[in-house]
Amino acid sequence: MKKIRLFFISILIILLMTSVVFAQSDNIRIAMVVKGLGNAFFEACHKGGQEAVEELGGIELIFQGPSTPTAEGQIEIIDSLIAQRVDGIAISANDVDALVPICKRAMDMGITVISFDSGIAAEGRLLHLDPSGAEFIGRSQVKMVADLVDYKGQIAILSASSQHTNQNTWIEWMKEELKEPAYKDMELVAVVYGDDLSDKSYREAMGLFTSYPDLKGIISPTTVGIAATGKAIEDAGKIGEVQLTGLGLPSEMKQYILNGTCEKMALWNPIDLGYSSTYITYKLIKGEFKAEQGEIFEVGRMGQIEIGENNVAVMGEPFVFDKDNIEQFAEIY
Ligand code: RAM
Repeated sequence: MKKIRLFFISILIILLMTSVVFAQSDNIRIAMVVKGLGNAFFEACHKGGQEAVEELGGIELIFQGPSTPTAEGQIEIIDSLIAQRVDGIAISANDVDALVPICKRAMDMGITVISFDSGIAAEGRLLHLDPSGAEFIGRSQVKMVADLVDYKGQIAILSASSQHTNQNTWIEWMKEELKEPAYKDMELVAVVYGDDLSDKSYREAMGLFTSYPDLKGIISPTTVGIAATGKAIEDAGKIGEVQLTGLGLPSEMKQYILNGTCEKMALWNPIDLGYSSTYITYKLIKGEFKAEQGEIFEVGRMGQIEIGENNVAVMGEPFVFDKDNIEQFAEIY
C-alpha cells in the first residue's frame, strides 16, 4: 500500500514539474537590461515594458541591470540570460563596443537583441530605438543653456559615463552647435562625468564650482546628473548664479524647477520608451517585424515608427518642462 502511494505521489510530482516547464515555455521571455539599477528613469522604462506585456499577453518580462552602470556588469547579466535561453533582450548599453561580442553570441544562439536609449554598435543588435533624434537633442540643449546665460560666459557639461553612447552622441552635437556664431561669447570649459551615480555627479558638480568660479551654466544630459547638480547648486548657494538645464525626470526635478535652480529642461516619456522597446522586441521574436531599413511598423499605442539608416528607429521630440507644466508631468514620471 505504501509503495502504491509512493508511486502515485511520484507521478503527481512529475506531472506538476512538467506542467511548470510547459507553463514556462508558453511565455515569451524578454529581458530588459538597463544601464544600472536604482535609476528612476529605467524604473519608468520598466513600467512601460509591463504595459506592453499586459497589452500583448504571453510575455514574461525580466528586468535587470548592474548595481553600478558598467559594461562588465551588463556582460555578466547577458551571459546568464544566454544560459537561461531567454527569447529576447532589449538593452540600454553602458558601452557602444564592449557589449558587441556578447550580444553577437546571444544572437548566434537565436536570441533577438535590440538596443534602446543608449545603443550598441550595429553588429551587436538588430536595431536601435532612440527616444528622439540625437542631433535635435544635442543642439536644443545648447540653445536652452544659451538662453539661460544670455549667450555669454563659461559653461560646462556634466554627463553620465564617458562610455555612454547616448550622452556621447548628444555631446558631439552640442559641440557642433557651439560652433555657430551666436555662441561666440560662450565657452565650453569642461566636460565631466558623474557616471550616472548621484554621489559622484554631486561631487563633480561641486568640483566645477571650485575649478571655474565664473561658471555661468551647466548642461547635464542625464536624469541622474541633473538632479544631483540641482542639489549641488542649492547646497553651494548658487541658485541664479549658475544656470542649470539638461535632461531630467519631472518627478526628480520638480523642486529645482519650482525654486528656480533649473528654469527649464527637457525629456521624452521613459514609460513610452520602455513600452516601445518591449513591444518591438516581441514583434521581432514573433517574426512580425523584420528589422530592415525603410520598414515602417505599428508600435501599438505609439503608432508608426520607421527604421532608418544603420537600423536606428527614432521616436518623437522631447517635451520641455518649466514652472508651468512641471507639476502635471511630475505626477506621471
Ligand atoms: C539617464 C540615463 C539614460 C538617459 C537619461 C536622459 O537616466 O543616462 O540613459 O537617457 O538619463
